[in-house]
Amino acid sequence: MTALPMIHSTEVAAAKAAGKPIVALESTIITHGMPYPQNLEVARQVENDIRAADVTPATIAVIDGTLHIGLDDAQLQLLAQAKGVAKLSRADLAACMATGGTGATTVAATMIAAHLAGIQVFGTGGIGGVHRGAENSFDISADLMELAQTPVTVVAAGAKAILDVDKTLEVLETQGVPVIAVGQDAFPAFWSATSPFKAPLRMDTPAEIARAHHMRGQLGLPGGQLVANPIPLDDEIPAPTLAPIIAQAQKDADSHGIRGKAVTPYLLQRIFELTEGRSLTANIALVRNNARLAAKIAAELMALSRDTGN
Ligand code: PSU
Ligand code: MN
Repeated sequence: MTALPMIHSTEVAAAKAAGKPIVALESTIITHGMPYPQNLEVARQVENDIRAADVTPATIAVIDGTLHIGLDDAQLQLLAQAKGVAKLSRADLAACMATGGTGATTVAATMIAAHLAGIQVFGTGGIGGVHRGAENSFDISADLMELAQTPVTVVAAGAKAILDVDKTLEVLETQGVPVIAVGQDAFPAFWSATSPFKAPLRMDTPAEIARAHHMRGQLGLPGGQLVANPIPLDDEIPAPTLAPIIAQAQKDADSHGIRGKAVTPYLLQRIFELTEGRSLTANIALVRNNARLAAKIAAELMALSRDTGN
């Protein structure tokens, strides 16, 4: 049997050897979620936010068939500027690697890679979910099923208002995924700090979230947790401002026949245009906020594993 083509960056390998906490980061947000050059600036900033908490960042991507756990600056630049990079979810990861391809990992694929590398905490912007009109399109992100089966705690700013938030919460409940709002009762809606929906669970400290993750492991439960961290109030775009913009973007997606993997990137780009860039400013603020919380959870989890010996 040939070895799995997976390599750790020097920084991540050193952190693993020293038993230091690590936070995984996805790369689809770089290639499909934000325009160049902001995507590169944010990728670097988010890594530095994690380092500032004395935690090691591991941005994950497939480059020329190899699964990279941690990227160096040249690799970040390559992804940020590349055109036509594949978007890899659970369904695409093995095929991309087997054919020597290059691709960015979504939440689902990043969770798979993080778990393989022994990383338990992952910070991102928003997860995929149940799209509006899913009763006709059947468009439900593989991210939700991944949360049900892979034991990684994902810190996100809730579900984007381009999704059907109510149905997304229902699927997460069906799949047995703990959905934890941080410091408030409402489930946050990405660019907006609150939504009309109450989150099933609420926790106020990184230590509680780490203990819940640890307890799931002790119970032998397979999946992860969704930590829904509201965007800082200063950076939010109120839901009423966004509602007509989202409706317009959705209408444009439908009239252009956008389907499958292209839907989320199309909507994000269209909303960026329609808000004249304001959606991106908010997106950057919430990703950094999530990275900082993920770093704290990873540090708590490491302390907990040390104390309990597992
Ligand atoms: N939400 C964002 N930015 C993103 C994504 C979601 O605000 O870049 C990406 C993530 O990688 C997520 C993926 O896992 O989109 C979901 O895509 P889909 O809906 O096709 O499963
Ligand atoms: Mn989809």
